[in-house]
Amino acid sequence: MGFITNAKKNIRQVPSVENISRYDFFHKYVHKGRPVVIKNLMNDWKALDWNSDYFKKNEEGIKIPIKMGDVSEGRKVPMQLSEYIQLLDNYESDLSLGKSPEKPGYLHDVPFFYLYPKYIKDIEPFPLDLFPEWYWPDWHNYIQFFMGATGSLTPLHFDTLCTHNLFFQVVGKKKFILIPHDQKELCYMEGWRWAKFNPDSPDYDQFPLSRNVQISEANIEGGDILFIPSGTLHQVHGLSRSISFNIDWHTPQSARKGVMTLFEGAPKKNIYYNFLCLLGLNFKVPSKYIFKYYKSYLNYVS
Ligand SMILES: O=C(O)CCC(=O)C(=O)O
Ligand SMILES: [Fe+2]
Repeated sequence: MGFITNAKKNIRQVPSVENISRYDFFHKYVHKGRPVVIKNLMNDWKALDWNSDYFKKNEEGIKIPIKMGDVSEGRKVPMQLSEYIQLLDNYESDLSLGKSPEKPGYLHDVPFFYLYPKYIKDIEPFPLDLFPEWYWPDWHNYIQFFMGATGSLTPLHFDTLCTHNLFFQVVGKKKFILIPHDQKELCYMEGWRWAKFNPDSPDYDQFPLSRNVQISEANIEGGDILFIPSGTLHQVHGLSRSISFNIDWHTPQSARKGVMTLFEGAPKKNIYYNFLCLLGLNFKVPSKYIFKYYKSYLNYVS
């Protein structure tokens, strides 16, 4: 007889919707702080057919940082995109042969479309309606990109500025485990944003308070967008080889809260970036004046 622990029994599935209006998205999910999976908004993207050959043919010689080992440590090795893709190809083919190859590293949190603007056309038409208008002129500059192997893992954390996150799953599958921000004390935080508790294989002897966390789960695949509300803790598993990207973004309300995290122990730098967002979203300073100061955030996130 298998035991189901309390936490496992209580796992909720994040709801999913087919298409959504701007009004409903903001009123039912963003302002209520509820996660949701949105389907069908990427149907016309060329990116849904991205494959190894396409990127290899388009190699430009730029080196990008690939994270080795645990992504929370952030040890990086510079590599060309085509070199990294070859490592992924080799890794996946070894796995399919039943071997246990060494992990190939993770292309994690890279401002991809800023580095390679030629790929922007593959993610159009872009659903700008899901973002405040302030982001519309320079939306692609705010994207952080992920490409990884089967079994990739980002440990439990929240996004450092307490932004909202729209996560675009382009190719392959991922599982997200979500925990609301107000339960971070039950997750045994280490520093500002990483948690010691592992909701995927909970150790309640070591982390007894974590028995009470309220866990939701979202399984997403190519063509799905996951909305993660401001400050939500998330752990992310690559269930297959995968390509995804996110945009961390604020509403006027979350930018104000972001600045106030100064009093909750956030790093000083966060207050600077959140203050820039506040200038943009609350005081309407256009993104073209703000982005040059905000840009360094994209290399700082994790
Ligand atoms: O996909 C991943 O591995 C991590 C994603 C993540 O943490 C994020 O989008 O903030
Ligand atoms: Fe994250």
